[in-house]
Formats: sequence, C-alpha cells, structure tokens
Amino acid sequence: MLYPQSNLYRQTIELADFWDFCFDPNDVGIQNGWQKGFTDARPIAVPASWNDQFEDGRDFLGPAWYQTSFDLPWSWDEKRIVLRFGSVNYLAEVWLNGQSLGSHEGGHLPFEFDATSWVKQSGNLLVVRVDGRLAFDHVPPGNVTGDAADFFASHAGNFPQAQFDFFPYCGIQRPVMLYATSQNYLRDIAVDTQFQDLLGKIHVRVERVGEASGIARFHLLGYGHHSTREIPLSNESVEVDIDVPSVMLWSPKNPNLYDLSVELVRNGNVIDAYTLKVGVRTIEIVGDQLLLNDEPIYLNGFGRHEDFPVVGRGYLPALIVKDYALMQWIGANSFRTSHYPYSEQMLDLADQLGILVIDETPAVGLYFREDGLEKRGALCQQYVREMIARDKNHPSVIMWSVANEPHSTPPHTRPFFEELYHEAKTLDSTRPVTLVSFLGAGEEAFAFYDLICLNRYLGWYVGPGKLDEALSTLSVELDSLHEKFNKPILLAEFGADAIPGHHAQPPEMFSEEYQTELIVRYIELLRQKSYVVGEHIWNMCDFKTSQGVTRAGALNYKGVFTRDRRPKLAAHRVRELWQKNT
Ligand code: BDP
Repeated sequence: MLYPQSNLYRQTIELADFWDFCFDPNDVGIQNGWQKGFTDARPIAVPASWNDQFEDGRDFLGPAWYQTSFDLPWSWDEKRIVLRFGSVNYLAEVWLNGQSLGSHEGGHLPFEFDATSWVKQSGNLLVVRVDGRLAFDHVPPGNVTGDAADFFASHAGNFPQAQFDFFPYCGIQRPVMLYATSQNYLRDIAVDTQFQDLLGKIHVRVERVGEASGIARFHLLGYGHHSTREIPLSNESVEVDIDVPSVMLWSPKNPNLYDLSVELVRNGNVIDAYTLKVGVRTIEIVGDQLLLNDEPIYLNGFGRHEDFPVVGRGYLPALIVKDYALMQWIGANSFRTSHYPYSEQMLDLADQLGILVIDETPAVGLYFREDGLEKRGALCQQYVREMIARDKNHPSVIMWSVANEPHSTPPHTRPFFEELYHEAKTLDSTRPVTLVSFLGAGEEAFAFYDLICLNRYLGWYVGPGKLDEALSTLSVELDSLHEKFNKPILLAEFGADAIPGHHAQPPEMFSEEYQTELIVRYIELLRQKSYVVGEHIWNMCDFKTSQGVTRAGALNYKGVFTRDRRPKLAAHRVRELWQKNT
C-alpha cells in the first residue's frame, strides 16, 4: 500500500479540521449518513482520540458519529479519487454523500475506498460512525467474562474493562486524506535489498492497474549514483533488479536513503509516478546473533505507546520529533511498536534517523476461549497482512511481531501461531518474525518463531522488592530458555513503576531509586549472556491506562520519562550505560 503523495501526477489533501461530532449512547443509528435527530453535534478535532477532548466522554467508547463536508481541488475531473483513513479505532463505517463506502475493523492500520463514483466537485458530505466498545471477539479483546477473564488477573475489574494495559482510546486517530491519481496508476511498490561487498542490489516489484501498453521507468538517485531502467508493461506486475555499485548501506550510524522513482509511461508521456525512499540493508538471524548488514547488532531501547494528554493516541507530529530526540539523547537504537503499528510518519523518521523498529500488530491480550476464536484468528491474519502491506518498504523495520503476551497455554494455540508465522513469512521472507511472550518455556510457539522475545517483571509483579532473587531467577531462566530453544533472546519488557519525585533510600518499590536499580541490574545481567541480542525497557514514557487498584492516577508509571517527557532518575543512569555502548 502506497502512502498518498503529491507530485506532478498525484495530488493529496488532508481533511484535518474541526469536524461535527456526537455520541450515540443509545445506538440509535442512522440511515444513509448523518442522523438528522442528532441536535447536539459539537466540534471535534480530527485527527485525535475523542476521549480527552470533552468533559463528558472520557470513558465513553462508542458508538459516535463524525461528519464533515469538503470540496475538491480544481483539476480532479477524470481522476481516480480515493478516500483514505490512517487509523480509526475500532470499528469504522463510512458514507459519502449518503452512499455507504464500506467498513473496517481494527485500529492503527490504514484503509481506503475508491470514492470516484460518489464524490462531487463541491458540497461533499462525509459521515463516519466509530464504535470503540470493547468486546470479547475483538482484537484486542475487552469485556471478557468467565474463565478467560481469570487469565487477566492484573487487569480484571479495571475500568474500562480492556484485556490490555493501555487506555482504549477511540476515534479518528490519524489523518484522513483524499488523493487523486490517473485511472492508470501504480498500485503498489515493494522493494527488498541485498548487497555483496560493495555492490548493492535492489529488487523492485511494481503492481499497476490499467492498460498494459507502455513502459515502467525506474530512476535510482543518491550518493553520486543515478541510473535508469525501463521495462515494457505486459502484466499487472513488473519486476526489476537494480545494481548499486559502491553502495552506501543503511544503518543506525549512517541511515543512507536512496530515492527510487517509478514512472508509468505511455506514448512518451508519464501518466503516474511515485517516489520511495530506499535503504539498502540486510537483517537476519544467524545462530545466536542478530545481524544487520552481516554485523552483529545489539538492540537497546524501549517498548512504547502512542499516548499523550488531550490527543490520546492521536497523530501529533511534534511528539514524534520529541520522542526521537529523547531516544537519541538517551542512546536508544531501537523500539517496539507495542502494542499496535504506529503512524507511518513515525517509521519515516525512523528511516531518516537510523532507529531500528520491531513492528507489532494490534494482537495484544489474546485469549483462546472457543467462542469467537475463528473471528479473532481471521483478524490476526488481517492485521499481519495490513501491517506488512503498509510497512514493508521501511529499512528501519527489522522484524515483525505478530502478538504480545497471548494467553497461549491450550493446545490449539500452536496451529494458530504457526499460521500467523507462515502468513508473515509468505508475505515477507526478508525479515525475522517474532512473538512476544510472558510464558517462557511454556510458549510452544517459540519453537518456530525466529527470535525469542520475553517479557519479565521479576522484582515487581513476581517477588516484589526482592531484586537479588529476581536477578538470579532471571539468569537461570534465560539460560534454560536458550538451552531449550537454541535461539537468540530479546528481553522485550522489564521495568518497574516509579512515581516521579518519590524517593527512597534504601530503594523500595515505586521510588525512582528502585526503578533505576532494577533496570540497571537487569541490563548488567543481560550483557553477560552471549545469546541475548537486546534489552527493551518497559516503558519509554508513563502512559494512560484503565482505572484500577494497581494504576495510580490511571497511569502506568513504568516510563523512564514522565508522560510529559521529563527524565526520571533511571533515564540518566540508562543514558550512561547506553552512551557507553553505542
Ligand atoms: C506487560 C504488558 C504491558 C503492560 C506491562 C505492565 O505487555 O502491556 O503495560 O505488562 O504491567 O505484561 O506494566
């Protein structure tokens, strides 16, 4: 899936504005668009979650209605016009001028509709129904009852009743865009890259729609290199291998990016074009090592969230810049998009700045009660497909994570995760695929995933306050996990809550000192294990979650930065360690 782009052959507008909005607590519903009976429409900012924008809607999860009107820019006649949503959480239904365009399930991933037949030059009315209510057959799940709820001991009874530990923000959370292309257009571009000595190779596959006459032209530009290739069109897809002599590889130290422009040309005229940033790099697991460009790489960084006051999980460009500035300040080289794919812009900047990303689907808190299992399985597959379709061309993305902490003890979870693994590998054989688990040796899926990602809270939830015990248990467990599965291990989560400004000597739980000591001692231990390929602290920043007795102020305080991005004591100590290692 190509992100909308403006150039001589494509044009994009963003419907970012104040839209009309109303809650529909009784699920009155509408027919063919905005319900006339809703008299209490109020302005809402798009994109942003709705929960923190009003005084009466924080815990209301839907359904709700959005409406806006727009005119087209001039010169869009004869064009194919597409309406694209970057992320709507959780269920979206869309009408344009009274016509249903379709629906989408699942937040954090884009979807689009061909609106050509329904859009007018002026006076268009766009209506979106959003339903973020939690349900047992959603992914991620919520409001689970019965036995399955017992699995979620730490979240049980929290309000809202999410089966995951972050606030279930709802709404239109990323940009809504309209874009125009010609009727013959580039549908998709996929690159994968290799190199041998100084010779880089970029394999490009282009999918296009429209008449089969003409050529596809490829320009590669950067670092003194400029080459052009032309391939005659015959099928719906075209492939080419481009050689890059004296290649400048992409890496965290040197995030070199080439410009690849693809043009569709007929009778000498360009009819569509798209430019993609391409980083030439390889990533693979060999033995106990993670190799980037054939060199071992150690991941130090964080699990994170897209989360900020007022906007919730809404797209906030300044926050993206700030978070990368903090990552660079502290010396992080990587993060995981826990527990859902982050914005495309977050990945664009990771490409530019040389940050390594483990890209994770929204499959968090999965449980395996029979009812709804088939639907949840289909959704997990859909998320894997949508995430890879969206993010496959980012050099910064070094790995796919199909799920976080599934409750995968029953036997039928094995085929479930085998299928997800194969889905990811079939779509992209160039990246390792992982699954993040708290089960340890009991996680059968570790047998066939490429890397072991383990979450551990010893000294916190398990053995609170007992750090010596925590460290020796962890050490033994890591060794036996490695012995059992014979794969490299990333400690994908570890940490402790610290209330900013709360101090204790000797350190005790919830103090900045205890968080610091726990993190530093974990890191020191991890560095002694040759098969450990990384440490991701949970979490980079404090973040909002449901209300419950373990979450003071409805915040998870495991950030080494506060929610407003101020360093805690741990941040300074981690910085000393990470700066030394980079
Ligand atoms: C882990 C989850 C993460 C939570 C964390 C915690 O993966 O989402 O926020 O625990 O409890 O199990 O802080």
